[in-house]
Amino acid sequence: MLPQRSPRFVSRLTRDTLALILAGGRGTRLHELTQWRAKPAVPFGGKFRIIDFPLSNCINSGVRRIGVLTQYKAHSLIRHIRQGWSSLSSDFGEFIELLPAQQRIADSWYLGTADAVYQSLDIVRLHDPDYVLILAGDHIYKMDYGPLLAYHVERGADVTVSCLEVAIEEATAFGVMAIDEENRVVRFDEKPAQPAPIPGRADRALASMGVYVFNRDFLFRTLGADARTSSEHDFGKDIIPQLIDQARVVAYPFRDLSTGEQAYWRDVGTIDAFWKTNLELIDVTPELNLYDREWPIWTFQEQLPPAKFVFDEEDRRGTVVDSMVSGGCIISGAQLRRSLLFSSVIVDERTRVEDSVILPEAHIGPGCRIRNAVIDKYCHIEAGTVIGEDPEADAQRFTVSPNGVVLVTPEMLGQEIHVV
Ligand code: ADQ
Ligand code: ADP
Repeated sequence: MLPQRSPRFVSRLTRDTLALILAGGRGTRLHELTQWRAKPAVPFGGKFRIIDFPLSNCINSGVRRIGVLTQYKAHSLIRHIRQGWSSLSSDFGEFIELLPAQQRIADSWYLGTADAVYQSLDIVRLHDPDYVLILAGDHIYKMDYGPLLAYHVERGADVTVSCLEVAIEEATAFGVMAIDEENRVVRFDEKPAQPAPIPGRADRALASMGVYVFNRDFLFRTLGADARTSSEHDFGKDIIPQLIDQARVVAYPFRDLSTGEQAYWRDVGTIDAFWKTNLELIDVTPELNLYDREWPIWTFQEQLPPAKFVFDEEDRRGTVVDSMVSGGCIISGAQLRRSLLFSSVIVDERTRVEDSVILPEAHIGPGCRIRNAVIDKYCHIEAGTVIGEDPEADAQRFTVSPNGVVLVTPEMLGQEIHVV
């Protein structure tokens, strides 16, 4: 008999779960934004880093045993987690553990997602959870993992893959699946050139979120030393497609629990998506509400003084509209429109910033005009600089995205700062 789905049942499941957050990917399509940091460490939303979203989802769901699997350029990620997330109390059986690539197998670091989990199997064995929740560390969403775990158990699954509907033209970037009437996965193609649509809906495909629940024993059987071969390293490319014929692989449709509609979920893997997803937060009623006390997004925040806005009496300048401005910023006689400023940004007099995302500690000098830009941490933009008006000129110094967003990093400005 299946256990009743009650809050108590769900809380037992979340307690019996170990989350492994895959945080090792580089995210090459973010270009220079991930030159010095892993994609999960990329700043987002004024105060946060991307990994704060899956981490907050774990905490808010009651999954409080968490391993973070790191690999590529993990320095700032590790520091952020130490500073912001180490208060989970091992006294109460809660923890967050950083699991760097361990080189347990001669000459190989983590090769892919399955290999990363494989190399952490002894940690799983040590903590002995009933379920292992494998999460990507690089998506922006709010998700209660409790109902996902309850569904996994109720359906008697070996593996559950969380999924959502995407536009067919975007589906080439995902694992695309087909399911039967009982939501069993019958086909799984990783990043197919010609994605198969959802039957009867030519413009939509069912995409994997890269979020998997495994029963512990099944995970050991799948990845354990005996099963391991050298050719397979990735959940999406190798493991899940192989498993669908051999095991009970079930799809969990990720929907908003109150409306039943498709839930908010964003992969900010490109400069365009990063820019747009950040600026959408400024909408009057954004799809992603960061002010929601029911599902807080936790992070590490430096102690900073309030944002300060100075009106230049002589110039009659100094207006900030439709923008979000974080602590420690000083906007002095400048105009800001539809822009998101991270902590400790300084914007000087007579400068105009529009439709831009400015990462922490950037300093924009006087008399600049900045549009459609992403300015990286620590950038110092000299007086009178114009960005976002002439794509050809911009392309000579900066990186310009397909949609015309200009990415500026300290290196491009000739400043030798390693951005973390
Ligand atoms: P991708 O996102 O392209 O597709 P991948 O690049 O493997 O897959 O990244 C998945 C996650 O694992 C990311 O959070 C990344 O940072 C991390 N990661 C990658 N290699 C790692 C390693 N060696 N060690 C630790 N962490 C690592 C996947 C699935 C698709 C699915 C999409 C959804 O393969 O099927 O549709 O996610 O975005
Ligand atoms: P093949 O016939 O290709 O050798 P097997 O069915 O014998 O495949 O074994 C493949 C299994 O090995 C996969 O299902 C997976 O469980 C495991 N595996 C392969 N590569 C890895 C890896 N890099 N990390 C973890 N597990 C792996």
